[in-house]
Amino acid sequence: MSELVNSFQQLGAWRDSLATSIDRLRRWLNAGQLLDADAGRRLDLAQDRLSGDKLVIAFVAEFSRGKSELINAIFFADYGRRILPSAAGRTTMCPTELMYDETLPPCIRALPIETRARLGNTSDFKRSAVEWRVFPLNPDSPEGMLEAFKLVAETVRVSAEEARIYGLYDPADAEQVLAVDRHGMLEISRWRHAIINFPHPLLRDGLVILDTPGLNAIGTEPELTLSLVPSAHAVLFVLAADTGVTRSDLGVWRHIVGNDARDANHIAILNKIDGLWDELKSTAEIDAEVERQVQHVAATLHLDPSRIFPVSAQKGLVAKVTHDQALLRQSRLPALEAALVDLLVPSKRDLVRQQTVAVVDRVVVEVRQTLSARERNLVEQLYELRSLQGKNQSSVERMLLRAQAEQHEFDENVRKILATRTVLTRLAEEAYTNVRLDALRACVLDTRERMRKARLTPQFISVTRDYFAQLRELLRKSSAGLAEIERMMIGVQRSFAEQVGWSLPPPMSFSLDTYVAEIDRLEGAYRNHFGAIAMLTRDKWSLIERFFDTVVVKSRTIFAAAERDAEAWVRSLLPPIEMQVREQRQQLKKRTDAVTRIRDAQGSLEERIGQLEDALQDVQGQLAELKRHADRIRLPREELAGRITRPDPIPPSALPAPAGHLGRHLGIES
Ligand SMILES: Nc1nc2c(ncn2[C@@H]2O[C@H](COP(=O)(O)OP(=O)(O)OP(=O)(O)O)[C@@H](O)[C@H]2O)c(=O)[nH]1
Ligand SMILES: [Mg+2]
Repeated sequence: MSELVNSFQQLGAWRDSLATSIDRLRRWLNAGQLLDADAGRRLDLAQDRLSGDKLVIAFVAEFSRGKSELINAIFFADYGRRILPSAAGRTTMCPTELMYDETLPPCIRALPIETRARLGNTSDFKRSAVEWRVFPLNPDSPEGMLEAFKLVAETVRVSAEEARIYGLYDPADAEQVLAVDRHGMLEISRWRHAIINFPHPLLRDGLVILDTPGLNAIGTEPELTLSLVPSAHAVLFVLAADTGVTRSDLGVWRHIVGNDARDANHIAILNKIDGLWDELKSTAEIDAEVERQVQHVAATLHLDPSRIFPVSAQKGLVAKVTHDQALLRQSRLPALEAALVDLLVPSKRDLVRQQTVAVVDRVVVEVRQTLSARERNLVEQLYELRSLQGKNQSSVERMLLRAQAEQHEFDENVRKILATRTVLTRLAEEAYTNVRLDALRACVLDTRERMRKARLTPQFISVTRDYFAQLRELLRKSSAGLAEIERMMIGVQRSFAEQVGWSLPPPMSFSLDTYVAEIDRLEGAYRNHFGAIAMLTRDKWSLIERFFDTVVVKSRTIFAAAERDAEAWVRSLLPPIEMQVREQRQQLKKRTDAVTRIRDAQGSLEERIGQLEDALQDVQGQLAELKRHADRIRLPREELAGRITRPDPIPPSALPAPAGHLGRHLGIES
């Protein structure tokens, strides 16, 4: 098994064990009635995110550079054959996603090309199952799979006019005109998009592979350019040693990276180096030739040579199928695979950890806070009751009065502090308005109107630039509102510290920055695409409109996610405090009740002390168990995946305050 396959499987196993540990924690918290509804929702969300977690690798290049062959060689050599069709000339005709969704049977779903004549992009159609043709797949039969996969290469001949309606033919483009035969027909893909769903172990572990046809699709399918490729975790740009870097290769490169080659998830592959192998040359000579080509590619793409991988996909595939280790080394495929692991696995794990472990840690901190408060209370009550041992009735009477007074005082303080709730609701509403779909809709309508006026003029570029600027401004305003809420919460906590003596963990920090970054990325992808358009024809214009529709759909998704996250954050602010208040109130009441019973001689002091000692032991047991759960989640299967770095421990500021302050507040005498 290659290192790549191995690492991906370890990543999958790590994720599974993380999910199992969270599940255990959750059940344990539920059983101990330690999970409030909001914390439960947060754990749910973390688990959903974990189980739906995907790792997407996109292969982009001009046609015939060997994308499909590379996918076969890197991921599917264990089938002992080529499973994705790979042949000279144009082969893959439609964007193809290989993945596994276990809720569906193994199948190929294909979206007919005719849908391009209608409104809506691929992600709209993804929501509507009826638009897709479904072809069953038998994963046990390599022959059957091979046959079924030929679908991605299917074409149809249509009239130039029909192709124009689909946005696949522009009469103003001299090259495209050449493709039309003397009957006015041309060949186009039969499908717009294909999703191959099959239970390959890597796909089952959450890998998604995106194979694309050449520039034709990258330039005409907005979904690919604006969404699928930019959101991939790794983008592999493939060149071939026999063609070098052609003008159309550069076109594809510009579409994916624009002018900014710094993006760390792009790598370039110089394929077909076997073409340079020559029995009449020494290995050193061949290596020097490969190196020369790598340097040339680096200079042309403005890319660091360390990010360029010379390989032979075809020989690599043959070597794996025939178990020829020498040929495999010569194909240099293992170096590329190792680079992919380095590029993908640690960053993916960090991301998952950031998103999941952070959520869980937070819940753990909150629960620990509650348990520690309970522990502290019990210790103090014990102390208080022990001090009564051997004292007379009037001491008991005095203690009761003090307990009642403190119960009352606590309620009074809490009532004052929590009166902020209404302010919180108002501030939150104000912050949400900017990320609500209404606000976005207003921007879209305004932009469409201005685009209509700027139709076929270069001004449309500034119109779209303004659109993105408006979205950023909305997010900024919303962020400012949320920052105000955060300040208010810090104030609430300060009041608790001053009046009740609690030191609560600071509110979880929250930011809309990731959404601003997504808007930036969307704008970048849009600009890469249209930045260089010099002449606007009617057909180009309809392409621009198609792309803008996709931009709108993407913006909507981004705003909906921003709103959802902001709401979830606001919702999470009060429950931990409220839980703590409830806890404290209960303890104070129990204390008054206990002293009352002792005064009325209904219960003995010794009996009550015994109960408190048992309760204290329970809480300490729970705290230890909580720590075990938290440790398991922070370091799951560490030993399995060698590269995992240790997560940061919880900062001391997030830990519960030491006992003592509360004791003073309760006025316990020694
Ligand atoms: N000599 C040599 N030929 C290769 C290599 N990799 C791919 N090829 C050949 O190049 C041709 C194109 O390969 P494909 O895998 O179909 O290329 P592609 O990039 O998927 O092309 P499209 O699907 O048309 O976009 C096929 O004939 C492959 O056999 C290689 O490493 N060496
Ligand atoms: Mg292909």
